[in-house]
Amino acid sequence: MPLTNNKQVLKFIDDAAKLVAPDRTVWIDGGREQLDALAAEAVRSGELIKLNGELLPGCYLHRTALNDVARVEHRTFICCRDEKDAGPTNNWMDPKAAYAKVGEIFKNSYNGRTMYVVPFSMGPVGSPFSKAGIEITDSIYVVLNMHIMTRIGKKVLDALGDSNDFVRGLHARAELSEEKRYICHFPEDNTIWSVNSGYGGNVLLGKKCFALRIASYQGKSEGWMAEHMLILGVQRPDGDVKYIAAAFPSACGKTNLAMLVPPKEYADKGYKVWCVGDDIAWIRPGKDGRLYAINPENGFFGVAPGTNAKSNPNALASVRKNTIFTNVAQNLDDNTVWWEKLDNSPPKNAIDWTGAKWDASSGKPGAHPNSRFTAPAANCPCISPEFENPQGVPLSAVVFGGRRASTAPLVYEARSFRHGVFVGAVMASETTAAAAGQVGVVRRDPMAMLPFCGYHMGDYFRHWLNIGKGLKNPPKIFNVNWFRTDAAGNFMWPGYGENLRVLEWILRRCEGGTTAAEEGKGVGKPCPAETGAVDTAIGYLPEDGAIDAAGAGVGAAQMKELLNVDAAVWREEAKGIGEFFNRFGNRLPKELKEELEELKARLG
Ligand code: OXD
Ligand code: MN
Repeated sequence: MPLTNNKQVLKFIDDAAKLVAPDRTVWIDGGREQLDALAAEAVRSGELIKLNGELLPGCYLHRTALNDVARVEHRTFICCRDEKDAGPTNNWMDPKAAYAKVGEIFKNSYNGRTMYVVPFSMGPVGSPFSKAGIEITDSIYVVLNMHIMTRIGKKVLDALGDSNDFVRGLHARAELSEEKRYICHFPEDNTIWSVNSGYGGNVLLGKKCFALRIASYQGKSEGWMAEHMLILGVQRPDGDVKYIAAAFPSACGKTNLAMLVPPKEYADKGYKVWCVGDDIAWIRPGKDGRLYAINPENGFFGVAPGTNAKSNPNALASVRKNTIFTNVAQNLDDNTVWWEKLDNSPPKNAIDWTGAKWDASSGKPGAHPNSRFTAPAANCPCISPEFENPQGVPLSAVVFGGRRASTAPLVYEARSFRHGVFVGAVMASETTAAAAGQVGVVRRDPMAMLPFCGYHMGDYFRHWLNIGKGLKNPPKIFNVNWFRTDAAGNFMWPGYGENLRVLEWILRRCEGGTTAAEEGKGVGKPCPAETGAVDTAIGYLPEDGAIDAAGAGVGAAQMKELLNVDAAVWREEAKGIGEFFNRFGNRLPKELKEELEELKARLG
């Protein structure tokens, strides 16, 4: 039975059913009974494995096809009418051609299968930030993951009423063929088509496809921003909480930072960090001229390997119940799960992510490097009390970051919002051994949005600048680099909880206003000396002793090294930035060209 009378919704379901020809249609109402019955059915069919009900209550394991373990950027398309609007960083297909080509693959692909209709909301139902979507899928794994990652069910349709403002998502596992795998976005039609994959990032359509690619396009026309950012709140000893949104490319510890545990001396003083989100932020200007952010998701789709009691105890606590694990190893002795770097005692009697008998001494990993957990946000011990706030949280700071062995100092502050947009636009990270290809190659990833921006990135930079112009109280913008190494290649900053020392400096800077140097530009008020920054060619850096590093075991000499800005290295960097900017042609805002020229002039 349809759960709504909304004519556009019914037409969308009808059209889809004609195309994929399912045996039957099931509307997902969001109730426990229906979800439990689906989980039981998936266990019977082998799609899910039920894990130890005492140690991991409500938890399941799923193994994807061996050829289907990650997002597929080379098969991800932005299908807008004018190729130029997709920009140089996206794959493009003409919408008509895409509907025809991918439609052929969808045709009758649900024969013998059930069509599940999942109404979902990105953001708390009823929040002015929130947007509705409907995902049609032939996979119970998708239904159950959507239940964890988003708010689903009838309440979403009730809130939608007869509005046409919903995203239409169609997914089919089809034959899981790599050659016929397409992840297509039609931003002008609020539509997403995903076929021949069962991997989360390609098929949980609320996440990257809607909440970033489609939403970034919606935000451009509606005056808000969809960003690949975590959101956290730092509670100071006086009880005041300040919020930071931060963008990092993958493999830079985003989920770990979002759930940071303060070092003991900070915790003893009364510091606490609250997680609002670990991956995506939807951001809007508020009436008071500040930016407000919500996390549109309702769960965490985190990378399992490397998650352990030191790197992220809060994530570990989050995956103890009602969690779906994908492509991790299964410990047959107690029917629990294991992944690399969880601890030093891999199970003796286990099955690896491929489903084969596994012995750690084989040297092969038990869990796929991109194996995941899908866990409800409510499980997280440090989930923010503001998590469900329909108005979002006010941002004091925006942080960009990457993995740079040299070049970028531990932290610096942009000279203005406009300079901050430049800092985000030139963000870069060095490739690691975890990914195929050369190690240590600098890859530019503006605002960590390169694979996720649903339109031309030159226009995206312009949108950032426009949003900034309208703000009376813009957040300050910073860049961090936790990954600087010494001559022997060792990390110089301990990272993890110690990163709070850097966040604390960032927040003090946000209290101090801007620097005297900026007064001439009419931005902000003079920066009191006690906030502790020095003016350098690349931005404001912490002055000696402004970051409490000794408690983290980092001496003055090492700190000096961590904060060193080498003008010769930065002159090279500026060349690379210039080449990168050339890709955007005349859609690159002139303000960013000017920022580059000003940087070069300051470097001498
Ligand atoms: C993710 C990603 O899964 O950025 O969050 O790839
Ligand atoms: Mn991400």
